[in-house]
Amino acid sequence: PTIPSPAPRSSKPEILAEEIIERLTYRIGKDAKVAKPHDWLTATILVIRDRIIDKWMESTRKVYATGDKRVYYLSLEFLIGRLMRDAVSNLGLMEQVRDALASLGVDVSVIAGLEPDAALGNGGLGRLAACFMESMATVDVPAYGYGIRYVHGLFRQQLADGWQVELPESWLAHGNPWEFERRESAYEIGFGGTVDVVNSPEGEPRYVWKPAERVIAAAFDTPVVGWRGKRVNTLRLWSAQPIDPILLDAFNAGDHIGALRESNKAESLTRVLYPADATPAGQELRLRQEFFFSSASLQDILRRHLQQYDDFTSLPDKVAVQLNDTHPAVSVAELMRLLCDVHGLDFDQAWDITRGTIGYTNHTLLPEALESWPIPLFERLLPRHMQIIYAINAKVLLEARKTKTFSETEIRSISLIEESGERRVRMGNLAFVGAHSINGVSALHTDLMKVTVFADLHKLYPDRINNKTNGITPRRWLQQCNPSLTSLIRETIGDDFLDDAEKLKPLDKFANDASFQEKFAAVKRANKVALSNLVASRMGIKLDPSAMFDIQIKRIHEYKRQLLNIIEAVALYDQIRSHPELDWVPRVKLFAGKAAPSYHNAKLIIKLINDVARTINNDPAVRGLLKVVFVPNYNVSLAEVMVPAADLSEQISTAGMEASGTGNMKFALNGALTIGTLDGANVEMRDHVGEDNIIIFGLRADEVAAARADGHNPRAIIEASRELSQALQAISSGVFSHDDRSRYAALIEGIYAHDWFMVAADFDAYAQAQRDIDQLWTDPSAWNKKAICNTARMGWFSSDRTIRQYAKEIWRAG
Ligand code: DL6
Repeated sequence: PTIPSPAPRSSKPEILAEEIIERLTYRIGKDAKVAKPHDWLTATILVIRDRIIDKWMESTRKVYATGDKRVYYLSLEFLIGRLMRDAVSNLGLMEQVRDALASLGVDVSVIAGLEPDAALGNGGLGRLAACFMESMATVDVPAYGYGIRYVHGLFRQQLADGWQVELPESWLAHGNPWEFERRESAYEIGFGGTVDVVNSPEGEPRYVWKPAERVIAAAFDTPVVGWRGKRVNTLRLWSAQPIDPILLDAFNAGDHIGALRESNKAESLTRVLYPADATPAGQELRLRQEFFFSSASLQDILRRHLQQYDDFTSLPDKVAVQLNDTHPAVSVAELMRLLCDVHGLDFDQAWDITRGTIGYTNHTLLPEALESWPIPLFERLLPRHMQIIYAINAKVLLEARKTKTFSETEIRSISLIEESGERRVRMGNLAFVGAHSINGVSALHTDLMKVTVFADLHKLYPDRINNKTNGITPRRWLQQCNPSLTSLIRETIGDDFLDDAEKLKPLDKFANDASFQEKFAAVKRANKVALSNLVASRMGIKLDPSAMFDIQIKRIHEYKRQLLNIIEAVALYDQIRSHPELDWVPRVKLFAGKAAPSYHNAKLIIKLINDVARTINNDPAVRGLLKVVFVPNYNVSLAEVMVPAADLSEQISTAGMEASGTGNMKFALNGALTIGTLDGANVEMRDHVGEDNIIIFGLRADEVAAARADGHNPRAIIEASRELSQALQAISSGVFSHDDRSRYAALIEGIYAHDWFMVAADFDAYAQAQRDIDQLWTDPSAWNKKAICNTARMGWFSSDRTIRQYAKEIWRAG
């Protein structure tokens, strides 16, 4: 029979309103008279979702019809935030939805604020994955994101007496109207057990893994709609379920708890996101999570491929698998296992297919963040994969030895197995050798990869490392979070930039235009008022929107140097008290970010910021000229309010340590000036916005490396800087912590003793740059000109550009 397609839906507000009432009544079972705001939210999302579905099916059908290559983005993290505004705005239905709801007496902004902020990620890497999903749909790349449907995303952060307290986050508490459970897409995932060797009919040994434990990976799909609704891709998140939901025999025998033990164990696999982003969690559960989602995704990919094409030789032509960091690196061994053991390919053929299919993105050079797993753990959990890894290693090392250009030390660094100390599997090396492309996320980071962590592998495979500088989606990070600036830009240069962020360039011509500067400044001020209202309502702190808003928001980490920022605030405080006669520029220093719960120093830095804030904010001698505020529970939604309100963006990591940064791009696009080091993507930002429009200070990456190698002497530097030594002395002696005067002694002693993060080394340059910025602030026209140039010149940092580069140069897709 010919099955008719559903009739196209009208998006007139009155039709939308009718449909919202229909969903409320028949899908949620609520009478409009008693519906709660959450019910309205769900009903509205269901109506929007239906408008996405037609496009979704069309996009899926098209790939089957054309045979286009599919891209699979494997990421343990997707920091997606709220989806409603994204979807509505990309479909071009903003006004219609607002009017429809208004006609029903519902305020769209109230219900939008109730949508949970899906935080299935820790920071930059997870947020990048979310921007990429939106850009892949926008630039028409057929793509699937694969990840884990954590029941509890990143923890909710509260402050108790200035200390971070972690509380569980339950984004699924009210259900998730965006997702579809796909019961037919479920796969068995094994752990542990033994490997049998049997002879194939041709006499070849065949390996059969007999796992001791098995769980089911069940798929939940969320549609991701691109700009102007062009294409809709799929984010497929896996949830772990038991094979037997309950052991009835045990239950009937009275063991009610034991009957559910297996079920609980299976479900716990995807219950919680690991709250670490720069230190491997190190727990067995983490490795289980990594294998679980890698295996489920690859089984799904191979099933789809086989259904459309009859064999696997075409896999590299039809499929690109991108590993987002090393978390899915076990995919290299799992793809080999599936191809060899399950589908009967020989090892060499499978190896060519695997390398032709997989690409790997590295997001950090921090040695502690490069994952490795103890061999005994790996062998116990994934015995067949361990064998495959040894076989790959033998092949790679033989290749290296054959060239006769590697010393034994170099061979050891190429090896997939760390042999010094505890033997471990190096996941970075596994991802590297199993991929045809290894990319860094900024030009500097890529260059450093070649001479540090992957120097020897790069020597063996010199064509594989390439750069793809990160980007951000301008839909969320300009149009949606800053509608007033978007309107102003549209009035001024037209709409072209909405489809191509590089078309923001013509705004440059208005940088000197006094009337445009005034309008630009008025938008900024309104955004600062909005942030001030948020701070007042959440924290009871009153901010002056005419002060400079100086903002540092990101994970709390020593290399990101929130400590440098707060020490400088202490020094400034001291100056303001000592020189009341001077004309100090009023500043509000805002911080937000979460610390990994096990990261002692990061949590101490949060406490220090809060201790300093309490003292400064309550000191009448400061006369409100300086305020310090730590806004709790940083997440995507909070960033969407803070980013448009910033005058100054703090991007002050120790040079050579921040792979790229993406917050830096969001701020500059929204017209903040950056104070930053020549680190990560700051380097390329300087090239794009021009060195007059960014404030660069401090040691460069090569100087940091040299200082570390030559024995840096922080004590001498501190003693030579009166401002710095006084600030450190004040913190260390308990001026800000009367209740526990030695609280910060060890933290500060670290700066005197080794200063690994170059806080002392960069302090004077940083403080001087801040005073230069004060000076600039006193000339609003000069300031606004620079701010406008930032917005005009940041279009290149759109993730559409990044994705086009991945598609052309790595995936050969789209
Ligand atoms: O590439 C996205 C993002 C970069 O912008 C940050 O500079 C980098 O720190 C971050 N890396 C991670 C992984 N950390 N670990 N492991 O989040 O990636």
